[in-house]
Amino acid sequence: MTRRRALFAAVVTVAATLTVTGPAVAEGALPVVSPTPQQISRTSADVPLPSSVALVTEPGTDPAAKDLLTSVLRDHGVTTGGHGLVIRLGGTGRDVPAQAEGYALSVSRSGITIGGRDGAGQYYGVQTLRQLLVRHGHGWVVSGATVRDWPNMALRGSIEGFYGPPWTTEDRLRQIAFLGEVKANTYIYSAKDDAYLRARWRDPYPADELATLGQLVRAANAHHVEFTYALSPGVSICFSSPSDVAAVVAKFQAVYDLGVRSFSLPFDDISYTKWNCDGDQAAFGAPGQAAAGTAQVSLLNTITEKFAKTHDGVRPLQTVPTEYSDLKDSPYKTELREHLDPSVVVQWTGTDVVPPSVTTDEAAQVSTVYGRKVFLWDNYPVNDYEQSAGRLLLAPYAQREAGLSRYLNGIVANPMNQEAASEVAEFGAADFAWNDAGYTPSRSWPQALGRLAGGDPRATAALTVFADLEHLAPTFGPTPWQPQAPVLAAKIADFWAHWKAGDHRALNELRAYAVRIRDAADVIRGGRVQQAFVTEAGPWLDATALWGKAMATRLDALAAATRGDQTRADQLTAEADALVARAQAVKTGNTNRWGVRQALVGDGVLDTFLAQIREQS
Ligand code: LOG
Repeated sequence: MTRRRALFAAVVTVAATLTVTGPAVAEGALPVVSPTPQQISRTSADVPLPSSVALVTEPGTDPAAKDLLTSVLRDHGVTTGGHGLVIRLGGTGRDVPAQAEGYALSVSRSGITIGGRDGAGQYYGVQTLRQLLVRHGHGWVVSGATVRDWPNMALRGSIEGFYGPPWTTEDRLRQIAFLGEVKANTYIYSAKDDAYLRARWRDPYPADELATLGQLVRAANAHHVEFTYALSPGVSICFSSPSDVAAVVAKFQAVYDLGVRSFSLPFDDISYTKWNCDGDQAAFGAPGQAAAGTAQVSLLNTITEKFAKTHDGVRPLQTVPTEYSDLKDSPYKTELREHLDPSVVVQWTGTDVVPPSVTTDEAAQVSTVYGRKVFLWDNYPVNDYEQSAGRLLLAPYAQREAGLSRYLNGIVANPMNQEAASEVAEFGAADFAWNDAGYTPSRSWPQALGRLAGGDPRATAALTVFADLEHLAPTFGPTPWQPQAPVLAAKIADFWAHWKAGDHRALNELRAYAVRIRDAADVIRGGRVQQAFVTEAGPWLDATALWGKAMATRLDALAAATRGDQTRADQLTAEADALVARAQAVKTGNTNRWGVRQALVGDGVLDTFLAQIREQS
């Protein structure tokens, strides 16, 4: 089966399941749990959630998991310390999977048991329990499920690795909580325009900056997220200088003291065919790719020996090589393959920097050239490059092949400057990294949108209409890897087919969709949608309302012309022209590297259609 056929088959399977069980949680059906668990089945009737439960813990119970469980229960009106239903939360027990971060969860009338392989496993067990709570009348029931679950990839999460305005502390705290929620364990702090990380990497942190970092590290620990500190000295480092090596160690030590236990030294986007000091020429020879590899390896190996291996609890050092986006062997990669300490984790972006797809073949090849499993730095949904100017990227995480967990030790998504909007794609990336074999965009994407909409069904529907208009996923080349507005484009194609065959009822159907576009912004703003998303998406929502109104008005003009009322048609055409002009004039804020641009909405589909209709009316 080709990959496209396989994807189609998967979509059909999901659709068939929905037809059988209905979209709501019917008898027997379990709610959708994300990331998709490895094993989940119904083993009991649903259990009513009483207003008080007996929470049984043990010395090995993870504090973060216990806090989460207590707050989930509190959010559902349940107190602990009672005598009702027994909920056990603790270390390994019966049926707990052997894999790191794994957990077993069982729900029955005799109680709920969550056992984790480790602290993270317990925490993830609680995250699953949260999704098994279903409204029932005025109260809640716990779905009668048994779950055994573990991640396929060890590293899952995001890398704040874009150019342009870095996230605020508030954004980062929201992101960290989000990552914990989707069972992702990694946040890499690597904002390109954070001076202390790159341009002025040697400078020590002032006290207030350190205090803020400390706050993030504590938040990360509370959500089982590894705060990974990435320092990029490549822009100016003198590799052979003991004082520069000491400056790297000093910077790492300062954040180690705050509780950071994971570190990276990225070398992306630097010139590697010239030295920054004469000493490097003497130490490593004439500048060139192989010499650059030798110099980087010397720093990475030194920091591994002198820092990572001498400090308690520090994880293997990570790096981003200067050649990060291709598959070809080279003198540079040979240096890394042959001399880099085997513990060092190497990142790779997939082909073309922003990969239109990532296949197991490519990952197998690249793990051969680097001599180890690689860690995917996935440049989606990042929107810091020219082809993404004026865009929010809200399409699902897609085109990553099942089976990648055999070659990758993890995936981090590089997000947009807009944190909350990035959670749509990141949700899918976390889902895929947890269970690549069980992942389908058609199942994951609606969950991501529903979560952003706070579970509000009307707002979820409006968000789905909006996200379709922000669906184009660009690459560095001219051809997008995900199409713009596929749902609207299909409706338009269907409309023309009927219209040209003389079936004019099609106009009303399409007009109804134009009204949904027109009203999406109001529904999103008035619903339970995450406030940060509403703020970030503001200009795009404003533009969407105007485009929707323009579309409805153009269709009204076509209807008037068709019934022979040309005066009315001309009037409506002029009104629609004015609306189109207003829609095109809506600008983004100055929130990205590309500055203020037109806030693009359904471009290439919606605007093209409105121009075609104008010619007919
Ligand atoms: C940068 C990254 C940037 C992205 C997209 C890597 C490893 N580095 O071409 O910071 O956000 O492209 O513009 C990059 O991807 N280099």
